[in-house]
Amino acid sequence: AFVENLLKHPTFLDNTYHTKFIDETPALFQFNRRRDRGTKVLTYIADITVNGHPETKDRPRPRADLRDARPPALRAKPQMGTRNLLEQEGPQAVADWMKKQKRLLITDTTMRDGHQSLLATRMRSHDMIKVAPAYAANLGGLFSMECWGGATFDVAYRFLQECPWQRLRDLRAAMPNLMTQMLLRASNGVGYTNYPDNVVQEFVRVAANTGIDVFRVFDSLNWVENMRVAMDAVIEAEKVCEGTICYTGDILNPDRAKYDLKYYVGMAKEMEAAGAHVLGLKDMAGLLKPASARVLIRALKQETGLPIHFHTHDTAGIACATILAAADAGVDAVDCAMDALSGNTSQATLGSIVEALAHTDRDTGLDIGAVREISDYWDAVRAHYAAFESGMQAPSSEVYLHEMPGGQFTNLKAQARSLGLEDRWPEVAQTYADVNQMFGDIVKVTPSSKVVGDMALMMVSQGLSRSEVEDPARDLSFPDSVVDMMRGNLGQPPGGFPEAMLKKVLKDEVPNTERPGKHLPPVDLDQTRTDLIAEMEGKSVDDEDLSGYLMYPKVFLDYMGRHRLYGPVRSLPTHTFFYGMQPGEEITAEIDPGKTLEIRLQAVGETGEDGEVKVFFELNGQPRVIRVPNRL
Ligand code: BTN
Ligand code: 3PY
Ligand code: ZN
Repeated sequence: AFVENLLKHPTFLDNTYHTKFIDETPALFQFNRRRDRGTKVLTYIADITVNGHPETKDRPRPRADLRDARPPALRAKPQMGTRNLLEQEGPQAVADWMKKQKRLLITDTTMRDGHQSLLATRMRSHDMIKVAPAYAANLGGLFSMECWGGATFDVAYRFLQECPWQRLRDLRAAMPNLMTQMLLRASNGVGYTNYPDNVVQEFVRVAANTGIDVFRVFDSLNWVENMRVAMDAVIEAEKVCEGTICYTGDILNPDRAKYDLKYYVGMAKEMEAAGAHVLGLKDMAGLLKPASARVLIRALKQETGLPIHFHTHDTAGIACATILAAADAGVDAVDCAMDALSGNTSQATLGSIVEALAHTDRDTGLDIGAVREISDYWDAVRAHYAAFESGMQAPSSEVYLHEMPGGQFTNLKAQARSLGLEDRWPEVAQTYADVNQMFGDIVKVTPSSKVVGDMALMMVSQGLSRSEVEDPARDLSFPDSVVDMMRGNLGQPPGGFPEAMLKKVLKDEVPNTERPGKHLPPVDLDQTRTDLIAEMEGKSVDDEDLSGYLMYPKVFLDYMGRHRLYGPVRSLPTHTFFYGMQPGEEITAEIDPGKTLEIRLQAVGETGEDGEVKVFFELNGQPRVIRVPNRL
């Protein structure tokens, strides 16, 4: 098609073409867009079959005989759930209803934090959407489904070649009775940096429109001042605003007095005053111990009128105990992951909590048989993601030393491995703790946790000790993320950053101690959309695309470029997506509701002199040959 386009082009026929002709004549490449979606998807499969997927290269492979996971049967029509209440009576009614429940309410985090913490966030929409109707029908008594936000947003575009908004739309449609929930990093949106206020507002507006019901809003330094823009936008959208405290330190340890009971109660009151419907308590590293949970939950219940939603991680193996203690102390809702994606750096085990509370006054009322069936489904799904398993074999009390969030722990280990520091992990853990103290003992959660991690890895790889870093006489260059944080671009921790550290990192530069968003000019949304349409050669740009682009310009454009080439690969089975196909294998892919591609791989040819491989398919019964470069 390229040669045909070229040969017919008037400039070519004129003999006036020059070397820039191809660069300056994008119309030559129009055939890309005109190719049908079937051909695009075949091109993707052919490429992966010949070259492998870059993300699974050199990683453990799933068992060869694995089948696509089958969701459980639907036991009943979806019963009325929390979503119906929100739709009919609004967010305050949801909060009031929560406080009246005797039972412990449960959020299922499998589709967000579960795989974010265990499988490097790599779970595909395909595997989530299939089981969503079973949640709606069989577990309609869940409080909410955490299924969006956090790291899932950029990973979808970046690594899974799918649109995160489409995921949300599909999940929302499949679970009409359950509230969907997202994790929002306040002014950092679903990114790693502070966005202009109107970008955050627009993101919340679009997310609410597309289908988010509960927004868990937190700030990575627990700075309430930096949470208001996002919280106000959620309230404005008439969705549930879960104003969230990040938990760090240890309230019962007098040596960690910076984050004591008084601190948390004070912040809870600020959340209440800021208009939160629900108080989130986010223990992202899993540091809250059972005895501390009892004290903390009781105090928060007494000192605020808000229902409390508790989130923790099982890194130390103690999350169930903490949840049971919190339940005793009157917590309203807690987060759990389905058994098959629970434990270790993920959440507490949902089925175990259901069982532990059965026949008590906090009985969850959830059907344990339904839980087991859905967990069996996740077990089968998890097997497809062997390439993304962290290898963590056991819980680890070391988390009380380093305080790394669940999502970061395995990630940082992998980073350390790639730097050749794997057997020096205990040093990395200790250094991470040292950096935290050097920075003044801060909350560590995305993005502040990444800053601490960057600094720790730099110190270990360069053999620098804390006292060497702190030595005013020694000139050092710091990671960009550290400089950025000290400049005030992530906001301010309680008490500010230590003076000596600021001086060391910024030298004579004066940091900004006001809210970062205060100084960021608003983005001209209309102009940005116009520019983006031009950049994508006239392709339409809806509000979702625009918000995706505003969060991650390059990631979004790269995704769109690949989408143009490969089409709707989100509809492929997970095994095909990561490993391509075997000769003789047949799969189906539903690219639109009711429009299904039946794909059979016939054979893979030899690599020709031009370096290309012919891959022979049958598409809906018709023979198709696709040529792809052999890049191996
Ligand atoms: C990435 O890791 O860059 C995103 C995943 C998609 C990459 C596609 S997969 C087929 C083709 N082969 C590659 O090496 N990259 C693209
Ligand atoms: C995220 O921000 O992605 C988190 O999970 C923080 O805990
Ligand atoms: Zn978490």
